[in-house]
Amino acid sequence: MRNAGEIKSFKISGMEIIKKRKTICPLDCPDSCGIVATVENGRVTGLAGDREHPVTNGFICRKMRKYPERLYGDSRVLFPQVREGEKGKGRFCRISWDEAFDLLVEKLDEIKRKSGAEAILPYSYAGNMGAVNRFAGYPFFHKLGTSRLDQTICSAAAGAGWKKQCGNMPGSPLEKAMDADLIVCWGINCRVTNIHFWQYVVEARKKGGMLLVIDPYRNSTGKSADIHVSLEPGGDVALSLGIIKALLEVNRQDSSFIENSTTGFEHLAIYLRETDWREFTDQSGVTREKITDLALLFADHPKMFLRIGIGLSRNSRGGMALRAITSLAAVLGLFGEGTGRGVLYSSGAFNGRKAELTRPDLAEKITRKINMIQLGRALTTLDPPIRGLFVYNSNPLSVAPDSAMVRKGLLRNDLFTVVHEQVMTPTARYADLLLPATTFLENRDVYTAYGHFYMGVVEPVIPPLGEAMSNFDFFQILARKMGYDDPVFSQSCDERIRSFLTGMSGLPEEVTPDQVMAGGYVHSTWSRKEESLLTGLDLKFQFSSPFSPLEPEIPCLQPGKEFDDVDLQGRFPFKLITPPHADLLNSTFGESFQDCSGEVLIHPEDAEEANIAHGDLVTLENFRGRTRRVAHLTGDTRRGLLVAEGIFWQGREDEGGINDLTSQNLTDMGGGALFHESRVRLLKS
Ligand SMILES: Nc1nc2c(c(=O)[nH]1)N[C@H]1C(S)=C(S)[C@@H](COP(=O)(O)OP(=O)(O)OC[C@H]3O[C@@H](n4cnc5c(=O)[nH]c(N)nc54)[C@H](O)[C@@H]3O)O[C@H]1N2
Ligand SMILES: Nc1nc2c(c(=O)[nH]1)N[C@H]1C(S)=C(S)[C@@H](COP(=O)(O)OP(=O)(O)OC[C@H]3O[C@@H](n4cnc5c(=O)[nH]c(N)nc54)[C@H](O)[C@@H]3O)O[C@H]1N2
Ligand code: SF4
Ligand SMILES: [Mo]
Repeated sequence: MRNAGEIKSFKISGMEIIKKRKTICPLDCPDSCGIVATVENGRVTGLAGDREHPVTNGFICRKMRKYPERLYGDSRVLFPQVREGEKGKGRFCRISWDEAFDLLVEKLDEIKRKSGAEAILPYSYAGNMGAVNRFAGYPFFHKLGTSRLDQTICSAAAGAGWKKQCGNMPGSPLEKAMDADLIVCWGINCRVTNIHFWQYVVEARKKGGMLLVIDPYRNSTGKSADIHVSLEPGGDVALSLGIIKALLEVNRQDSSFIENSTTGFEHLAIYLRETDWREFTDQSGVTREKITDLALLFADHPKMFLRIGIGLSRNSRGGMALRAITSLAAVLGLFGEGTGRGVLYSSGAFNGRKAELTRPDLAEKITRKINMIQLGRALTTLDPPIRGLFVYNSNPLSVAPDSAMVRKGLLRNDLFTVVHEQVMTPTARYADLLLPATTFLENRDVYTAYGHFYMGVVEPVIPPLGEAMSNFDFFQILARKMGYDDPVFSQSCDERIRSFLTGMSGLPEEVTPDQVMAGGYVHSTWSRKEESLLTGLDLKFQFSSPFSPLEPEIPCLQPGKEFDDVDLQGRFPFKLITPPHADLLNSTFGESFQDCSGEVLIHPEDAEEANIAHGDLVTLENFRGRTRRVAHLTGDTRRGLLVAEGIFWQGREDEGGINDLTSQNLTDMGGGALFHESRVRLLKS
């Protein structure tokens, strides 16, 4: 560890002062990069990767290299504002912070008095992954007694599936992949969403290793792979279990790992033996021959690194997909010891004292919980209704499913909407009270990572722009204005960070919270280089779990909720998935693409039948809504499968975005979203 604040400072031409300051990327990305910011005369002029960060290794993605444009761009919200005119028109009038706080306190008190505090819903997610600022509103909302938000939108299904089989096992460090003979990226487009994994793929390939990608379309990682296996979206349970079935047929399972480190394998083995091959091939869309080839390929490469993405979990069988794929990893013994072999879904590197950030103890009672995916329903049909919506760290009108219903809710005249934002997002346009938020460059915070094993605490690079306020400062002030005198609301940012770090799992014993707070990168003790992932844990991999009325005891085949709905199949012949775009981070950076609706990948034979040519503007629609995209004809997608990359911002008024097509239905486990399971039809616009 070394001090990571200001690293260089010098003058040129006698006048200009150039500083280099270290920070960490706050975005919801597994890479959590170490960043070096160049500050010239108090202005951030460049961001680059920190060479001293072992995973960042001196480079960052093109999105973040352009961040200064966002920081100083026209879309930035820099002052408190109140709505002028109709909701959703995006017209506001500037007010002072004092006036904003007065209005807020008055409105919150009024809603609480007339309807009870549960009529207020805080809505936040991961716009800022800094532990302090991400959870900054929690103590306040617990104290106020509002409804609670179930934060399920991203990894809830995958996390639940992993936990069911693996308990609290960490993932393997991604660096291990460089010694693998075979790297498998399954449901992850790592060249877009986990770009620092790629350097280890390159290393492994130099030594003769191979990359295999399993994905419904040939994404950018698939294009650079040695082998791309295309499957039906939602077909991962069938493919994973099919591979296990094939392994058992030729007796190529890792019997020693199964015997020593797992429980319940016999139940799964019997189920697989008794289930007909047809079911595996039909549901996966992969032939028996190919499944058997994959089984043999895996068995022949014991140095196999399995990178599991969240993509395969964003459908109605998403939790089961994690259960099945981790079972395959266990049958291959990938959780065991050895060079080059491993499994990474999420690192699980550090486990801080989250309750110190969220303070559930401040709540007088347990209040109702609202699944964030079902915001549309919550705003339009919930009884008793939501009267106050408080949005921060999120852009729900763009990212939550079934946007038309969210929009309908945001238009309600009896709803008071507060949005604390950095830029004028589609959601911000519907605010009654719009408040300016700082960016990570203006904040102090602590950042852990879910894709690697390093964390760090950083200083602000520049002071806040305009009248922007960090989430932490904002909620501390608001709480005191509401008359809350609990000590937590007078904590400094450092005190909050220290309480989170104290006793944190993963922090080496010899490292104190104060040392972490002085800067530098800390490496987690959970990083298992050569040892088994079970090392230090009193647990076994569970192929079969105790009976529960909610979930099957063993991983097993199930039909898809929307894809396999016979009625919908007739009316909406295409399957739609909506994975990330290289230039966006969910909807962040949308301000740079306001005139862009994005493309939809269509198989040329499907396009021909629909009389659609490359570059045509097309409409995608279903019973929830519609949106328009530009047709991109390519054999990279399967017949019958449309791929729409990126959550581009909706246009003005009631124009739909990609989430106008996705549903508020929930995954089989964890209450997650079905972003990659919508049925649609395709029309020339
Ligand atoms: N550039 C960029 N980077 C990002 C993001 C971004 O928006 N843009 N988002 C960030 C966030 S919040 C997250 S959670 C991660 C997510 O990143 P990932 O873990 O990569 O997950 P997804 O983005 O949902 O999808 C990844 C891949 O899964 C595929 N997929 C879809 N359905 C299925 C299926 O049923 N089976 C299989 N095998 N594959 C399927 C998609 O086609 C896609 O290629 O990325 C983060 N990084
Ligand atoms: N169709 C489809 N929809 C999806 C997905 C998909 O794959 N397909 N992916 C889903 C996934 S994985 C996720 S994680 C969610 C992400 O959903 P969100 O967490 O809402 O992600 P973003 O779209 O990045 O929006 C974050 C917003 O927070 C703001 N923000 C950033 N930092 C701060 C801060 O410090 N303070 C305040 N007040 N605001 C801040 C940003 O300006 C930005 O507008 O989207 C989901 N939606
Ligand atoms: S978005 Fe991801 S890759 Fe880009 S700088 Fe941030 S952490 Fe690194
Ligand atoms: Mo996510």
